[in-house]
Amino acid sequence: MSTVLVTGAAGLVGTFLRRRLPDYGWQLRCIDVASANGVQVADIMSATALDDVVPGVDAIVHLAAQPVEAPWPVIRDVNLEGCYQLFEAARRHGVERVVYASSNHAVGFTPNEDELPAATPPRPDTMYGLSKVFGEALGRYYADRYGMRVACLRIGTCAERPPNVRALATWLSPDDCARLVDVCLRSDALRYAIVWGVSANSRRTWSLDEGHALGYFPVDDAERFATELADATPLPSDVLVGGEFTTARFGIDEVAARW
Ligand code: 15L
Repeated sequence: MSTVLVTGAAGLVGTFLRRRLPDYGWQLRCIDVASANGVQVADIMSATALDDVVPGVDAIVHLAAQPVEAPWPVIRDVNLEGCYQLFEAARRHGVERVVYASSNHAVGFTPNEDELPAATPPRPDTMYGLSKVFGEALGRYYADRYGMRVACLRIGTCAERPPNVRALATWLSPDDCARLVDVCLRSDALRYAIVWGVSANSRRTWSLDEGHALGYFPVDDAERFATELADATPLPSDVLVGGEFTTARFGIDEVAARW
């Protein structure tokens, strides 16, 4: 059985995956800075800590990150330095495959359009989105220079259920999230890929072509939650991929003032 290291395993997406990936036959080694059942405490910013947990794993699912916008030092430390340390540890210990949790916010200022390709060029909407562009570029570098197989998942809204009207299009169900990570862990076709992390939503505008190429066929559709959100109105910012993150509230000064 192959062993997969999951970073950020105590977080929202990490918890979804911890509960599902073993059913696909993966043996998990889980780390996080926060403690949780079955999760070892380890900081991805520490090369020494990574040298303890990376040897012997066949692949890494890298989720650990500051997950929303924050002041630059926070983003820089966890999402840039941490991501670098993670890929470096993978290289040092001969790990051949990394599944990287990127985000739609890497391209947040892109207008939504039907069948928008996953590998649409970077247009980060926040420092957070910019850090995801960095992670995708790191992945490209390790794939090209060291032959690592790297999948970057531009995740939409991964949650038990869509929290707002935008998410009727951008939702990634926990089960589809596990399906997507599973195919990225086993696909022979994978060299380097950017894939949308999105379910089979009726209102989806993001293309599933890149996912299909790896064998990802989502089954959930956010539409079954639409009646619960019937009274909610779409926001003007929903015309852009990143939604609310593209608004003035997410400017550098505005975020610092709330921090
Ligand atoms: C993300 O990347 C965030 O981690 C999450 O909190 C949501 O904001 C999500 O994107 C989204 O766009 O809905």
